[in-house]
Amino acid sequence: MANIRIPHPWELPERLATPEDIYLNRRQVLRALGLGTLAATLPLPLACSTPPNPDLLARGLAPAVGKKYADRFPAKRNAKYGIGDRKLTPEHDAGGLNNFYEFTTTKHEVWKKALGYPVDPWKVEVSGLVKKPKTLDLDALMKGFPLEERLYRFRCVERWSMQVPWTGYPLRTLLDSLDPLPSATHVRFVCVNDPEHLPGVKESPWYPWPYHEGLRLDEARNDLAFVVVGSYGHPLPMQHGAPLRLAIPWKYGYKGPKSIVKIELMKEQPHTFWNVLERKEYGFYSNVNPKKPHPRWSQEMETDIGTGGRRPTLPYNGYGDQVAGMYTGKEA
Ligand SMILES: Nc1nc2c(c(=O)[nH]1)N[C@H]1C(S)=C(S)[C@@H](COP(=O)(O)O)O[C@H]1N2
Ligand SMILES: [Mo]
Repeated sequence: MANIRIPHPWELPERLATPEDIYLNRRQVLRALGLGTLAATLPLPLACSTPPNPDLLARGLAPAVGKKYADRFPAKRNAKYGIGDRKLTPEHDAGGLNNFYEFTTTKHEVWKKALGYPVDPWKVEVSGLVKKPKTLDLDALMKGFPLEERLYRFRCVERWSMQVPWTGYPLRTLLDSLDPLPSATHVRFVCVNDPEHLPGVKESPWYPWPYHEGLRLDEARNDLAFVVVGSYGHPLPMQHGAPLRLAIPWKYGYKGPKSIVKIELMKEQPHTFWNVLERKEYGFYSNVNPKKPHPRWSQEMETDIGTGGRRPTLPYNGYGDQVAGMYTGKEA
């Protein structure tokens, strides 16, 4: 990338990346949903409880796979994974403010640009250090493993957070079915690679497309690492990364790649999209850590996109008991 530094849209000056910023975005979301200015001027929790325009909302939140696989949902909730005293984020809030740069860098526009993106057929190529490279089709991804629902906390590096009911299966279950070779130490994920049809890729050709992420194999095999194929009791709408994405709840949101098309088992640490762009700002591990500020802003606090409330950020996003042991003695 030579020495040219292109700022990311999320690089707001400290004074802007506050609840007001999210509030402004929310006003635009509400307007897009046809709620007009009255709702937008109400205090956040009230605005949030106003019923949105059902037609637009239904389109924006409809499963990208259509009615297919509807019989597999809702899946039984696994009570082991709770969100403490936090409240679930209303579905239209989680589905109205997204990061999915392939469509657009404007968070509240993602759902509109993503509407109707075709996900059937879908293929995930499995390659690298596995006994037998193969390709998984939509049926294998949606029906190949028992589904469960988990409530997870979610923390974006930009300091917004939410609580979402994801449906899917442990990443470990999928990885084990691929027969990784003993030499594999890392896993790399590549996301939807279709520059012709993705407006965000055309608009921002300087990014290192396709979006790609990676985990150490033990992280990927941690109990919490989850392959997500549904949210709020139905298959994923496009803006959340249909037909499958990851939820890695103890890491910043960007460690959860959306609309995955390739899984590669490797014996070295893979490159990652944000790390390629800004090595110092987006490390490979990127575990949620309130004591480790982003070079340009503090990570101590976060804003809940459902309620607009602010709260302190927890180490490992509150999942330290299950994950901290993986990092003892390691610089992560
Ligand atoms: N393919 C892809 N995956 C992605 C992103 C992206 O731009 N493209 N953004 C990441 C970031 S920064 C966040 S915070 C989450 C957002 O997920 P959500 O929009 O479903 O809440 O997706 C992550 N995965
Ligand atoms: Mo993010």
